[in-house]
Amino acid sequence: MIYKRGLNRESSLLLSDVRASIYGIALWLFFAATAWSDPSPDVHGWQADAKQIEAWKTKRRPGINYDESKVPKYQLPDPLKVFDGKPITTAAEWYEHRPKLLDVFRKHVYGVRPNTKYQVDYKEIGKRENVFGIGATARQIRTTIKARGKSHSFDFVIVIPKSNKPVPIIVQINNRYFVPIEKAVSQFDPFWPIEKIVRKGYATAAFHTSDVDPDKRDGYDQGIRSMLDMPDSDPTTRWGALSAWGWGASRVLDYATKLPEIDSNKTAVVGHSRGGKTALWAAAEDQRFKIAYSNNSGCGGAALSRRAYGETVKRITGNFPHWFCKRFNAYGGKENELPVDQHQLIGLIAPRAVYVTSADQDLWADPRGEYTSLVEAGPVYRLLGKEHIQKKTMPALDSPRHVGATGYHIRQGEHNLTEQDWGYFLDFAKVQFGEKG
Ligand code: GTR
Repeated sequence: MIYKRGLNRESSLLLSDVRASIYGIALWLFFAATAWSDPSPDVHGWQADAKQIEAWKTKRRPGINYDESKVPKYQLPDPLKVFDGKPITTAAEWYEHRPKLLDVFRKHVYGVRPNTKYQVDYKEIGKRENVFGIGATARQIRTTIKARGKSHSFDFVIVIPKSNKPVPIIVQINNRYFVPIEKAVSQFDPFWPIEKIVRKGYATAAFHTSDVDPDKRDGYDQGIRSMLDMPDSDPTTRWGALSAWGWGASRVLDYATKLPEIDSNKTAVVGHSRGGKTALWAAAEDQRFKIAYSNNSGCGGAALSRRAYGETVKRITGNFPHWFCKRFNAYGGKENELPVDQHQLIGLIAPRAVYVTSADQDLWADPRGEYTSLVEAGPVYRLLGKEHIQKKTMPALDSPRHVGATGYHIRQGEHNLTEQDWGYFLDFAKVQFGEKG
């Protein structure tokens, strides 16, 4: 009996063990299934799907690599090594290296900005008060640059919210068009959603890239580049249009930061595509920019050149030779010979904030290359005492990832700058600018 009872107890114990394991497995399966469908960034990273890759290969931009497996083997330059290979182990060593790194980017990628003396004059040519029904003020400013007996003008619009303390400013490098004051105060534009920005308590300004320097291959003589360049400058390292546009953003900043309404310690620069390349370079050249937002910037922007995925150095320098310095052309198909890669451009902005974006239908811009570059800039942030994104797995769609001074999102949709992107930008700004509420 006792034995039987013992057996019974044992078999019922066994039964409950089996039951427990079944429950356990069921629970595990349930969690695994939930995790699989969980869009949270930590479970699954984004990756291009086969259908998209096929569409890009066959219809959108054929003859280009969109296969992850065909990305050439590459080794990135170590962002914490000086050019002769010595490791950089302290912030002081980094700051000694930084100007040399900047110089290499100037001489091999974006070109050297001339240091010709110029005069600048800002003239208010339009003003609207109490806009958006919140007491904001909009102004259109004509910037006139004079040098070497010539002059060149470009306009920007600046909109400032009413506030009892100085407010941050977000400068947009608009690569598509100029938004004149009358449109700025009356028409909603998702590419530059002024009212949305101003209602958050930020000022914003924008100019059109081509007004500073024409966005065309033969535009050198018609913009700021030739006007400021010395005729005897080295033709292989002359500044390209991207650098000229970034220079324009700095002139807007000069004006804005002199206004008592603006907090000159809270400044951001935003650009999309060619403007997104420019935003990074603008912030590398001008350390007054505290956040650089680089939207869908691709090759020559956030994307790593060595991946040669989507648009390559060869394609970009062939189609847009005016964007970079001439010497950059030589690296087409020889990306491994570049003395730098784009993660080091982000490193030049550290410890200031950088926000990179991609769009899932924009394989041309290499979303993975854009993300990886931000991650690979990480060691510089760490050395300078800032937290940063480290995960190699990309976040899921529409799930912004913010860590310390770095931020990233990949939006569902096409190559574009949308109101949704701006929403994420403003969330990041709030954290970086230490705003409450
Ligand atoms: C594309 C170019 C990209 C990107 C884009 C844009 O044609 O290949 O590098 O900059 O233009 O600016 O919209």
